Amino acid sequence: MKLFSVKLRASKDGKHISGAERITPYEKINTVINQLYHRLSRKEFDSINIKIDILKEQPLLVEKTLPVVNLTFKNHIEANKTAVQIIQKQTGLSEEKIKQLIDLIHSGASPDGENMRGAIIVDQKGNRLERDRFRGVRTTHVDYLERDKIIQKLIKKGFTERTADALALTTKNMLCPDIIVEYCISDEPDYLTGYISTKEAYYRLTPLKEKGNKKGGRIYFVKNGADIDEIYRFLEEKPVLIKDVGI
Ligand code: PML
Repeated sequence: MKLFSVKLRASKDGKHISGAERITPYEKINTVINQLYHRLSRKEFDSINIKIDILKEQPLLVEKTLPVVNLTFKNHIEANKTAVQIIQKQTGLSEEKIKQLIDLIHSGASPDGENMRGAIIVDQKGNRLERDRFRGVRTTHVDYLERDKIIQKLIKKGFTERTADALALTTKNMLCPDIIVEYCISDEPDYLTGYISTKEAYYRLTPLKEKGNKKGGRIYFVKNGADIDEIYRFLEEKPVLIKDVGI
């Protein structure tokens, strides 16, 4: 079956506001565009770009997302201490270096002080590896095989559509052999739950950011000597479809 990637991106005054992607058969392109338009147009925009591309390779079919582990804290400072510990254990980086990178995400990691469009990539020596510090790397071409069913399942258990998207994206990231661990906070000022993913689990930390903070983003921690071209290729081009969620 021919499958298509459908991406919508909204911007205002030349700045990216939000975007979403689905992988869908030809017959559903129209429905998907309507659903995504409905979602993106809740925010004020002056431009929406629609991009439709046929998938050039067959998707990798994945049985389940990472298993979800919920952790709650009295505030974002305590949650971030746990985040630093998990990342430290996985990467061997110093606490100081990890805190510095996390602070950058909380204060706008792009060189212009805004959010980066994609993720920071950093190796175990603390070297930044992304090709462009405004853009970073963007994980795309990932979706659920039966998305509506998965959303229902997650919502019934108290999760959100954001959880669904983040869980799919990070499950793809953790399939990339060179990526060890990921840190993420939303750029939505009132969405305070963030996560750390390892190869074993999706740790969902609440609250991982301070209420009202518009800054957010992701850090991908990778092995020393990681093949950067292969990381970009896998994350931005390899289609992945996930069958079920690990909850
Ligand atoms: C969750 O609900 O499990 C965390 C989702 C993080 C969402 C990040 C984003 O807004 O992209």
